Amino acid sequence: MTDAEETLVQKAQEERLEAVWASPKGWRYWSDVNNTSIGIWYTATSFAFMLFAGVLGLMIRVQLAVPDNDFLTANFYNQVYTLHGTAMMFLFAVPVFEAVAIIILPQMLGARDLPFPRLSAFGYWCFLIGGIFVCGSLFFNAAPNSGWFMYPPLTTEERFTPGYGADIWLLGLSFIEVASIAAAVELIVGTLKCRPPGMRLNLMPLYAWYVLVVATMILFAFPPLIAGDILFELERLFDWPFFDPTRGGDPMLWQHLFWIFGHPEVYIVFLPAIALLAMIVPTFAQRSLLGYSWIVLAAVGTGFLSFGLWAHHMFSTGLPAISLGFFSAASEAVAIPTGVQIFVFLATLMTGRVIYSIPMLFVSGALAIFVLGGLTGVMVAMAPFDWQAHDTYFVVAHLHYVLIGGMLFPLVAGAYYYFPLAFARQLSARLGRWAFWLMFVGFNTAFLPMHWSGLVGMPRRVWTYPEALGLGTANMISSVGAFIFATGFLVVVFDVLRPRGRQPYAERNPWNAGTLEWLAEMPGKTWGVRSVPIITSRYPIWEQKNFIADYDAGRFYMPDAEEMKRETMVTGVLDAEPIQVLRVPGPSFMPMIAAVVTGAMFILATFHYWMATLVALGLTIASILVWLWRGTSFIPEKPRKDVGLGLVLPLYTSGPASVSWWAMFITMTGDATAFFSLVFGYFFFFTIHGDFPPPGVDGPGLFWPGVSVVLFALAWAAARLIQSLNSAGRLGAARACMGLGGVLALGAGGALLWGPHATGLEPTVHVYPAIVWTLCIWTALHAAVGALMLFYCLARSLCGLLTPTHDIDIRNVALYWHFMAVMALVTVATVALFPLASGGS
Ligand code: HEM
Ligand SMILES: [Cu+2]
Repeated sequence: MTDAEETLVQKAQEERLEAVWASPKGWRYWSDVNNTSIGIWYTATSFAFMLFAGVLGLMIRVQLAVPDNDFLTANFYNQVYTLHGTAMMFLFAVPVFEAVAIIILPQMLGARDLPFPRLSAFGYWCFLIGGIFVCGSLFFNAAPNSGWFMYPPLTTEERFTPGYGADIWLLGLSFIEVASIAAAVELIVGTLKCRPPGMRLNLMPLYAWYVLVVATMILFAFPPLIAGDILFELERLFDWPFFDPTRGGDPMLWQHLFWIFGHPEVYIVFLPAIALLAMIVPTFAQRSLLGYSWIVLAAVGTGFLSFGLWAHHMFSTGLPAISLGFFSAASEAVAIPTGVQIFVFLATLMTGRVIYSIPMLFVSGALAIFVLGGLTGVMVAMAPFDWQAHDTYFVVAHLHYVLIGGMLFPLVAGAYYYFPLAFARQLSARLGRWAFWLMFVGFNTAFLPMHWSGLVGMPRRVWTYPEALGLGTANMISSVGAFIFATGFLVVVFDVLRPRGRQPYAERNPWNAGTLEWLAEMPGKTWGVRSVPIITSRYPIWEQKNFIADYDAGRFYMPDAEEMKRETMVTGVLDAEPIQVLRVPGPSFMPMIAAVVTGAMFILATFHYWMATLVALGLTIASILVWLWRGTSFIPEKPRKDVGLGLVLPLYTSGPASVSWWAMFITMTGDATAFFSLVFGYFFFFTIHGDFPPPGVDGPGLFWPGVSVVLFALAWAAARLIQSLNSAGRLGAARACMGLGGVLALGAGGALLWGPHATGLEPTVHVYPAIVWTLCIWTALHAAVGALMLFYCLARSLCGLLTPTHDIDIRNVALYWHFMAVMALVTVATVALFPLASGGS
């Protein structure tokens, strides 16, 4: 080919890519699912919730500025601080991480999109609806008002907390947690399976490592909270006494479940921010980050350790001394990996030629503030000190130093750094300096005095204080500081939002960075990457010869969209060897519709409209089925395609090679975590009671649970058998197994429920029957889902969408049934066998 011909070919390729990946126009724009659109909506929405919560923070400070103030009533104050904490944590800190990752992760991995764009869209719409619902309650004076951790009995007793506030918190947030988990699944599979060829795990950008760690943490941290929410709602709605000591319950169980989530949550918030630093620091030091493996180990270590610290939030509840010692020591230990990460950054900066810039300014502010917060963290990790400081403003100071230093400042640094990638323009350096100094000075003015006021007696979560306490001045200083801080942040907001029609586009790779995302052209293209590059280094733009030129000319893989389909490459988990060309679905309103009906279900349940809730449930199931049916496991028109450079890849894979198998596996891991949290509840009650089951109460007996286990085993066997029958082309037998397996599954679930019913277990009388019922219902519901999946396969098979060589659905359903089988065994062993073994009746 001559040069002229090559240019022509390239132009044609670019036009096709452009047409395939274009966002829909007009009102249909909102049906877009591409990660670039969803990521930006998601980020903007979480910042909007942040601003809302920030205004609430300022209202708190106005109220507390002078003693005996009556700007807010006591009840409204309670709603304001509860919603402030809740929105900051659940609607900003966690979602914004996922949002930013949805924008930049695919770019960083040289992928055109994440593997399940519609799942991201679904997550986004759930988040938007749930967030508006929870925040909106404030305008009806009906917001939750018992603090962001909702301790019972304050929150379970109608006489303390009348109204729907607690239900709004529980159901609204459960709904949002589902969205967070959906995004986590997407991000894990994206990181593991959508890397460019050659990018082995140890060549991944550090950001991707952090995404992997944090998304995995979400997968293990959120389910215990969801389990807790379920128990909580069962108590509030149906009077099942999980947290009521007069009937064998224990409020401490909620505290455990909440903080098993809540402590890792702190690191779920903090690690992604560190991940941004790990991308920014090398760029402005103009050298690779020192100690790559150290930082990976430290990130994994922090993630792991953070699950063993939760009880340090419960030091003042009268835990046994041995627990105090253990959790105190473990809490101090987590300072080590955290310190490693900080030192790696400092060492990198010291050995590089540092370029001063706005992102670096915010990075240094972040490090300074975060280290101070870490130091007070080491203080409150000592139980005797915590007994003094607990529930005072010392803790408020500590947590804001950690959260604002460890997450907000890095995030703003990241915003300045990545703004050109999202909007092709630079933010103003002059405004940036103003913003930084206002925020830095304002922050310390606001929160430094709180250490002192807390230690001398300013209690947390109290709507006002008497003049005689002598804390008027300190509080006034804090309030003034808060407004200075807010002004600084508004400068950033202004710079982001101001019209910049005439401002020229930023140049490409404006910071001279080395990582893949900076290949993006300015303005960016919706196709993400021009061609999927081959990676041999951690900083390919710096270290790989001719990289940008080859990339631009489409000389790597998949430079074209010959069949006018959205495609991205799937590679191996460890070594990123090419496996498949994945066709990802395009724009659709289905995810939005599914989110609306799912949201309706949660919201209607909050207000006890049971019939309407059931209708919404039906619609939810229907919309998900339609979505799956029309949007997943397409059979391609040809088995393979040429992706360039002499490589031919299949268009269809199933089992562990496919992305959907991994998604199922990861989802089921989260699901199993929620289940084991409920089982934990059972054994928690067992350990605090001398006799559990209590005397005179029968368990579900052996007969019906036994029947159920047998039926479950048969259904599981059927699910296993289907795969081999189908592959062997014995479609009739396979279909019979699908139908039969589904029926057996329904029977198994029914038998499991019949046990406690037959022995007359009454869940409102005591916590024992309540938890037995909960485990049985949970497992039976899963059996129903398992049955639905088998019937779904049957329908697909009958319609010719599932064939001997195209069996993704079967493989995924079989995987589900493995988890199902373990769950059924554990449930029956716990509710039926364990009472015998432990000597009960
Ligand atoms: C404008 C900036 C902010 C101000 C002025 C502010 C102010 C406050 C104050 C005064 C309290 C204590 C309320 C009380 O105990 O009565 C508080 C609590 C809290 N704040 Fe902030 N805050 C700000 C930003 C943030 C950010 C960025 C986060 C997290 C990312 C955050 C998370 C929390 C949490 C979790 C609580 C505890 C709520 C509870 O006790 O249930 N805040 N904030
Ligand atoms: Cu903690």
